[in-house]
Amino acid sequence: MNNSNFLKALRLEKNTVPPIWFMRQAGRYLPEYQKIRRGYKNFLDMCKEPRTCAELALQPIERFDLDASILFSDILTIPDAFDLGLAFHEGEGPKFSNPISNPQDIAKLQSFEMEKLSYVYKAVEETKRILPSNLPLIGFCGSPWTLAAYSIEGGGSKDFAKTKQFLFQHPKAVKDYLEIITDACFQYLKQQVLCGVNALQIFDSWADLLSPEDLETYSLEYTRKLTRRLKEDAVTSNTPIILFEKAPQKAISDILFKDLSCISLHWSESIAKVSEDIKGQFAIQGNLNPSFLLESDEVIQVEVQKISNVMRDFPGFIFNLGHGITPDIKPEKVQVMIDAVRT
Ligand code: 1CP
Repeated sequence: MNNSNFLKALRLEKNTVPPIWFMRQAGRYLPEYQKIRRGYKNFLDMCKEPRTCAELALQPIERFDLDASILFSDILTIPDAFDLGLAFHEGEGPKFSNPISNPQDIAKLQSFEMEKLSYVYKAVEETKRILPSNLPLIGFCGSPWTLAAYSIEGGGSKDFAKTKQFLFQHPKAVKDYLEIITDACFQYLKQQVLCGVNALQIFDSWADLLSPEDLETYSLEYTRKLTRRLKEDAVTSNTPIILFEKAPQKAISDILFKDLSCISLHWSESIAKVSEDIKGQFAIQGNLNPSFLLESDEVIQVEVQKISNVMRDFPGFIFNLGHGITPDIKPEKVQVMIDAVRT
């Protein structure tokens, strides 16, 4: 396992061919996923079936022979465990029936009961059981900030206007909530490691909502607290941590800190610039724009080549997309991308 190209890259060791996995590799673009998905009305019910989760995590591995697997679950399981009432209705994104609407909602939150998410830990165990034994499994959570944004907004949104207003009106309550979420994320990730995950990824998918100062105050401060606790805990101290920051209003080199092993680079970043800035200190994962996978094979090959040229001698490079794959992408295009990386 430790000799896997993926874990080697996270230790900044060079690989002749970069390891490949991609964000949202299990999901709606795969017909074999759709087939299983049709059996569930609410996506969350599917996440509560450990065997199904394991099977879904395995699908892209079997189809594409990828170098890492990611737990099949969602970042919104934690807010759901605080009884915010998560559901994924037919053809819609996530919706909370009981979102955080005022500071009192935060003051009266029950403490986090880790066992409420036992279906996730079981999914980790089940996935480890059926994955090839040398294939690393990535566990994950949302960043405290991203989870707070969904909890306040009550679901996905283009501009998160409600969240921005709430933050302006109740900064102290938001910070209280972030503390609670940070603690929950720590317990949650620790349990995933105990059940067998080999690396962790934190998704700060709504980093781009924040100004540089607010990014520090509401997002990075809590992500750092979370990773510090992971590094201080005997169970999790050796588990490498990857951070995904979606288009932050701050340079990546000013965001990274020593408890991280790797940055998952959004497609809007210049991989040439970032790789120069952080070479020898952190691994890089990314950052092909998933939209290129809607283009011709030639375009895909050219874009992969551009990244490969820049990253050829970079110690610790993992090929990935610069954000999640979208449902409109054809699996054959993914194969074109993978072949281009490997040849
Ligand atoms: O209807 C369906 O079939 C559900 C689609 C779906 C899937 C396949 C959702 C709903 N979540 C997932 C799985 C998922 N989500 C995984 C595991 C699969 C894999 O990666 O192979 C992971 C790691 C996530 C993480 C996740 N969920 C993120 C962070 C990554 C990112 O894209 O920035 C976020 C923001 C979510 C929230 C979420 N869950 C689902 C949707 C449609 C969304 C986005 C909602 C929005 O803001 O619009």
